[in-house]
Amino acid sequence: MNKLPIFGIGGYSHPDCILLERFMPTLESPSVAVLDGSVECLGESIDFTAESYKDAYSRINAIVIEGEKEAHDNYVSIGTLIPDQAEELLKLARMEQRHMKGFMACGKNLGVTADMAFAKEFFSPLHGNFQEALKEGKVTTCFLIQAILIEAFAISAYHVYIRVADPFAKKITEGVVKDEYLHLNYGQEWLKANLKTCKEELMQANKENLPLIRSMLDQVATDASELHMDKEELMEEFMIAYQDALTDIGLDNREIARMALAAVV
Ligand code: PL3
Ligand code: FE2
Ligand code: FE2
Repeated sequence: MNKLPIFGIGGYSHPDCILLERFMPTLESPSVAVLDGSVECLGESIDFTAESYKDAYSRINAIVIEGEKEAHDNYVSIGTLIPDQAEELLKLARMEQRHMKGFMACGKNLGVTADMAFAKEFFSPLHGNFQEALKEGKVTTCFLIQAILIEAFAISAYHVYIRVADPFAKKITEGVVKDEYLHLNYGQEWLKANLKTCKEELMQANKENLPLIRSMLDQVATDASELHMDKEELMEEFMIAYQDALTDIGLDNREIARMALAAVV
């Protein structure tokens, strides 16, 4: 039997424990046994050493590493558009770099080589739109893409992943997801403060970029399910983070519904 190089035995939680876990992050999840590289929870067993698991992980892990790298670059880039915020944005960028290293360690811990070429391709449409907005000095569009859409995508994926991750990755991801809320919040605050002048651009940017997030979710669904991550759950989590952000920015229910519909039409 394979021995999994996992450090310690972390908690493992069933989806029913979501609320508890989200609001009481220090509470220990139900204890489980790690048996020869697999974790058992309420009758469901996950073998982190299975070739099929590692194959899917090579792409998902690469997506996350590339996403964190691009997030770093994007925050540095936004800083060039609003120099008075550059220092603060650099702090966010540094967090993203730490996230990237954390996820690289997760791959290494499982003995997986991340497929970075796949991940670059995966991000390229969104990356292209961000670069175009940056060139045109469109701060609102840059914030919508990075701080709202990408961060909400990351938050949803990390929440779902935490429930089914190996103990080592679970610990890392729990730390990361807390930072992602800070990033989402940062973007929210900027958009809220500038809502009067940025609403039209925000709506237009959403129309162009939310469908890309939807298609990224579709593309990752098969590999994610190999990691025991459910697509419906990912979509639900995304919608919660996305709608909460838009509410906080100051949009009303009708505007939010209109924006969310861009994902389905
Ligand atoms: C922003 O700080 C980071 C952006 C990262 C984007 C993440 C996309 C996630 C796709 C599905 C991955 C499941 C999580 C698994 C983690 C190894
Ligand atoms: Fe991050
Ligand atoms: Fe982030």
